[in-house]
Amino acid sequence: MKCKFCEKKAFIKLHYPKMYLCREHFIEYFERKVKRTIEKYKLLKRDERILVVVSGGKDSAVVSYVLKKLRYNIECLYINLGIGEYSAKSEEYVKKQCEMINAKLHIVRVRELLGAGIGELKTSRPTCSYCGITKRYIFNKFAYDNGFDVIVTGHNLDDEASFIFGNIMNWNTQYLAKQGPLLPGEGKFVKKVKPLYEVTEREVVAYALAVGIDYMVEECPHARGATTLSYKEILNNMEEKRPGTKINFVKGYLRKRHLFEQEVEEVELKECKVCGMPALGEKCSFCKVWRLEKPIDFKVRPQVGGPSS
Ligand code: Q46
Ligand code: ZN
Ligand code: ZN
Repeated sequence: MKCKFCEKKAFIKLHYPKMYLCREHFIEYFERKVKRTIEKYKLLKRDERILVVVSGGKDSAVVSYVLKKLRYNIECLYINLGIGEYSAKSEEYVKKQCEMINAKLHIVRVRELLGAGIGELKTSRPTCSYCGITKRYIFNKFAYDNGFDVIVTGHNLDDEASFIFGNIMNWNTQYLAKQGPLLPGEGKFVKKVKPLYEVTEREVVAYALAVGIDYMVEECPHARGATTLSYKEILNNMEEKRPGTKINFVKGYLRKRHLFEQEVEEVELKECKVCGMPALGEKCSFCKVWRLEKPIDFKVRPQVGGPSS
């Protein structure tokens, strides 16, 4: 088949909208879609200092590549979780990806910082639970300590659709009030945005292939994503029968999100007595899990909020 816009051979068949595109026109289409998402939801401003959380995987590699191409002022943060071979390998991927786009890369290594890697800590919490707490804390505090205005993550349409679907299936309605492409900053929480919100996983994979991004395919050995994967599979089956299912589901959710607001219990946040970051009790979950007695300072340059070097 030929590209819809030129004489070249098709690189991809898109299902929604249905069309064949050559490599060049697909790259253009994908970047325009990300640009439109950023404008439509007012995700980023030109003068903002942007921290992209990268993992070595396809989504964060693609989002940092596109933002750099769109000339946003980005720096990248990689958190090495200290999970054996998996972390060592993903750090290598991240380094190559950031070199390719000439983006400044910051690395925080959990084992060096906290004395143990993820999976080695003795705690009653499941590994993925304290891993999530650790990652979220580090990227937020890193951004806060270094004067970044916004944190970018690589979540794509499939991630969002399956998250919403899964939470509806389990009636976890309290999680459904505050999701979306933009989570506003509040106090010491830095604003978080998802520029890949409207592109599918398939499109992300195809884009990485089209522009030559090499990424880590192996999953973390602790991943127990079976349930999330089956939600993704169900949505993919529906998408095949009725193209547009995922995007319409997510857009519909954004229109109805306010219905879940009453499900949210208003909690008053205190300041963690160790690190001063927001906490539900005396200590924040991060300081509690890692039994910290002193705060960690992530500042990498003397003038917080100053121009990037
Ligand atoms: S939470 Fe769990 Fe992931 Fe952390 S321990 Fe691995 S699988 S990396 S998305
Ligand atoms: Zn073409
Ligand atoms: Zn704390």
